[in-house]
Amino acid sequence: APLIRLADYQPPAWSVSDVDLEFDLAIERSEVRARLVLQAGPDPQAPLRFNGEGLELLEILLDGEPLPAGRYRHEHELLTIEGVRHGQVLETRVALAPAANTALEGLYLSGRRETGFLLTQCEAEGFRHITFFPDRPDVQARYTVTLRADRERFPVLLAGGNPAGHGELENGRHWARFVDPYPRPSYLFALVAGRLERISQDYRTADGRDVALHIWAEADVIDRCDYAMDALVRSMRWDEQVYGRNYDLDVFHVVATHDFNMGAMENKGLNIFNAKYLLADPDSSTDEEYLHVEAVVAHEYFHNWSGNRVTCRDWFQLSLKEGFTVFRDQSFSADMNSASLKRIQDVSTLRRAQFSEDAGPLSHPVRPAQYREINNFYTATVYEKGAELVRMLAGRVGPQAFRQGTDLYFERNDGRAATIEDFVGALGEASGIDLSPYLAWYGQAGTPRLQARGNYDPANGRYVLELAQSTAPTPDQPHKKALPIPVRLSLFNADGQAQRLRLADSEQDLGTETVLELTDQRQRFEFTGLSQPPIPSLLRGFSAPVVLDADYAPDQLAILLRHDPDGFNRWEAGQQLALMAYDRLYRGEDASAALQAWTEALADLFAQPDLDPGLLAELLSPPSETELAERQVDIDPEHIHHLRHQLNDAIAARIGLPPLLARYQALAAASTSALDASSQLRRRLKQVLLGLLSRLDAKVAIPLAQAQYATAPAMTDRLAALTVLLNTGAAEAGPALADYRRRYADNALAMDKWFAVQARVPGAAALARIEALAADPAFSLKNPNRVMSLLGIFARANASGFHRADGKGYAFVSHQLQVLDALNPQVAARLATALNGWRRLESGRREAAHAMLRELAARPQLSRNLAEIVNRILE
Ligand code: BAL
Ligand code: ZN
Repeated sequence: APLIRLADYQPPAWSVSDVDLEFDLAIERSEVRARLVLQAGPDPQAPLRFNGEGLELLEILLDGEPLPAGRYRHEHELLTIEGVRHGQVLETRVALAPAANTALEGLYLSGRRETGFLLTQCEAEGFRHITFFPDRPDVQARYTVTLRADRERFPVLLAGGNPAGHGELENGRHWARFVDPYPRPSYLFALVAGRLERISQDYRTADGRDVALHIWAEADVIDRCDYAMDALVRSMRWDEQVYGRNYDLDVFHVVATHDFNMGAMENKGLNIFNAKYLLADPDSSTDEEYLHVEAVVAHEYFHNWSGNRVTCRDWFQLSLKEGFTVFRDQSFSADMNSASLKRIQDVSTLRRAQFSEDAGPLSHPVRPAQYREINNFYTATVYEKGAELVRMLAGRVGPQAFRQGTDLYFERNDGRAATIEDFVGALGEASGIDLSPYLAWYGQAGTPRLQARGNYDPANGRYVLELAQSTAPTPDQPHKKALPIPVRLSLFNADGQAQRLRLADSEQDLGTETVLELTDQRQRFEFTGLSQPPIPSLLRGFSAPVVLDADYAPDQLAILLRHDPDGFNRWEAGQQLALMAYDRLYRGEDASAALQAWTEALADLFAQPDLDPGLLAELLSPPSETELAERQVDIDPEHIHHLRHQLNDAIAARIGLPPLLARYQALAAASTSALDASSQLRRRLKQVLLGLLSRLDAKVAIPLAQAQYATAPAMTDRLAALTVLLNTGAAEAGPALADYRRRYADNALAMDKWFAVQARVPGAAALARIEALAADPAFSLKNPNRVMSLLGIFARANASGFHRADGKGYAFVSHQLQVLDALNPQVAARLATALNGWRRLESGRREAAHAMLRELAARPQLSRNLAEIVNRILE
């Protein structure tokens, strides 16, 4: 596949102003008639070249006249016509085979032939699988869509836009029409047709529009959509209040499907969701899943402005809509729940998914410079790091100017396909601050390291903080520039009190917190008027997506862990202590100073009855294995797994069995299925305590877990208990798994968790279990959720199981990848990213992984998606 470069961007040679689509829908074979009003680009002599993949061309006409065979070419996934003129109407009729479409891109079938429904997925380049079109986001057109189908088989017909009529046809067929008044790119096209139920709610926007909200799902799950509706209404209100954005059509449809490559899709007026992020009920969903539903419903809704009304000029700008929209959904969730817990969770995700992505051969900038397959760039870097960049910009200009800036951005770019420069420029203009140095963050891959060294002079009460930055080379970028890094900080004294800040060259009292901006490779900042040596609390709230290297002593971090009022930095101090201990353990050195400072502080915090249970649960959780694995090269994942256990063991031992047990029992006695925030946080703490108890004394923990499984009022408790039974190797795990399976056999999302909880069980014995599960009749490579629950969890979240010393984990996944790739290239490519870190493995595993990758790369039939990932990983 050719390399597509940002530097080669050209506006479209031929574009389309109006699209009229007619669908005759059926499961096996559907037909699509498209009438496109052509618009000339800069050169009206240029040939027209429209995309089209897997289309059976039945008819082609220009201005109503059939085109003779010599006037057009249909080859290499392109339709080429010479000599067309501005304003002419190109008409094509094509046939599609939805039931045979296992790639889940374009028009496809969800569920079984007899009972399932038809739907589409077009982002990024699915529309070319539906009709011939200039399938790129800078072609924005007005859509009229007519659907026709058998009424009995397809009682519900939906497309994006406002309804514009419906009626009966002969032979039991019916039709429905939709018109979207807003010009939009092809990737936002969607239709849904089949047997679906709905829940509905009326909504009036702040600017007075009455909107009918409908959530659609198959009959067996429609009673699990209420929480999504609640989240939708809250999202709509929030976007009105916080960003001044109102919804702009008369109807808003949301549809759930079990067969979906992504999390969800923001199609204009017709969002389509992976059921995993839409359905929720206490019996089968965990608290975490409720939070995901809330966040993803908000995310897709927010796209209506950040993505749909203002879209991207090209796919290199993907983070323009995704980074900004993730930032928006993170802010929404922070407002709905605990802001500091949300920040802790988002930074954990960033470190686990994005820092690790950036540390391997798949590293790429938030705005990539090149790609072969755009579907491979829906990454943690574009999404999560992209959100961090928006957060830095928002912090730099302050809340008022940020709102003025986003207003300006939306107003100026409404109906346009914009670039990252348009976004940063609008914020800069509104704030009067030159933000152009921040553009370098979008083009430079890799995670900067921020080094901080402090020096206190008691003679004059001065404290000099030296900050320096460096970024290691990444593929295609051997030399890195200095980036602007905002460092939010406070200085504490030994009693844990924040000191008033004054910089040496200024008279200004900065209060107890300020932001330093590191713009050069190295800078020094001098604070005056400090009567004691300060302990710096750096990067508060995680003010920049960097790795901090500060020369703390363990007891300094312990003071921050005990006292920092910034919940995020308090947690961060604990994580830094854990990492300090881990590094020493890894090297076989004495780790007792760090372990003691850390666990003593945790034990004291544990004893504080008024500490937020959610924060306590996070404080008691050491960094993930993925984070730990990033700190060394030549790693043995099994060893890292054991070292992380040692960290947990140290916490458990220091707090001690009686207090852990007492706290657990108090929480267990008060268990309910209530969904309010405080009940959720207490459940989370209970789960962490059960885990610690299981490390301390399995004989005590197993009966507790068994009882918790048996009496669980909600899924969170049930799954946590099952996890402990499985991870302790308890004999009781088998009956519990069988019970769970009986109970949830008909609930696909609950069964996904049944696979996932087993796929997560660590150690060399994992592979045999995974192989047996892959042969289970309930497993299917055709369902992305099932694939990710079993193979995705195994390869991406069970390092000690997957990276077996004998390489058999790789051989197994390689085989699955090949079968999967023939069915669904997008999902295969995503699974293959699990090997991004292969070069950091110790030599035996590294060679086994290398051999597997080379063998895979040599396969002749690899999809463009999988080939790109494998080749980049090998580079
Ligand atoms: N646009 C693809 C799915 C999402 O990020 O909302
Ligand atoms: Zn998105």
